[in-house]
Amino acid sequence: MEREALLEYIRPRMPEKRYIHTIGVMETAILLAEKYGVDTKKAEIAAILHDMAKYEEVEGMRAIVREQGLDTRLLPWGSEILHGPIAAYRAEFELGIKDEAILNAMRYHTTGRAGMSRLEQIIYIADMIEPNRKFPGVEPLRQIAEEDLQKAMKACIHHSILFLVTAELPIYPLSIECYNDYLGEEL
Ligand code: DGI
Ligand code: FE
Ligand code: FE
Ligand code: FE
Repeated sequence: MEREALLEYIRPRMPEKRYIHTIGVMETAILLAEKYGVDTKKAEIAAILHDMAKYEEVEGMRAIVREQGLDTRLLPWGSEILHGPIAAYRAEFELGIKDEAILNAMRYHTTGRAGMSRLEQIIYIADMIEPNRKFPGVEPLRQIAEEDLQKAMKACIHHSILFLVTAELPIYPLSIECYNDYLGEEL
């Protein structure tokens, strides 16, 4: 599917601010894909669609988890954790996107996971550092993303875990598995 058609699909599903964020993720992901030799078209598609389920009703998302046999660990969590896996589900069954690499990049864009592909890393990182993101500490993350994809992913997941702990927020198991993976040491 072409960029314009995908953008038209997502636009009515989110507020203007989220749409602008999505454009930022798309542009950042394409630049990172070019830099690191990853398929730019796949990066574009995953980026455009990554937050398309963010504003859906949580009970509807849980129903999909149950009916479609998605990971049952998702069930107690809110839309922050559900929207990636649900976006992947809708991309596959409503838009006919069958490419698992693209679907996984969407599916794991919030939590990360152990053993991420470079496309998954690019979407995770682009989501965090796109130009509209303003949080303290974003600038060093942007700098590292220019230099080394693996190091950038490590820095991003570290930042996320630190943020969650500091805010006393619960941490989804995949986020922890992702963090441990990037420490790169024996457990
Ligand atoms: O959808 P976005 O806002 O663009 O970004 P996102 O999908 O990466 O993250 C959505 C929110 O989820 C953000 O506020 C950070 C939060 N988050 C990420 N990992 C975890 C998490 N929240 C909890 N409770 N646990 C996690 O493991
Ligand atoms: Fe998201
Ligand atoms: Fe993110
Ligand atoms: Fe996002």
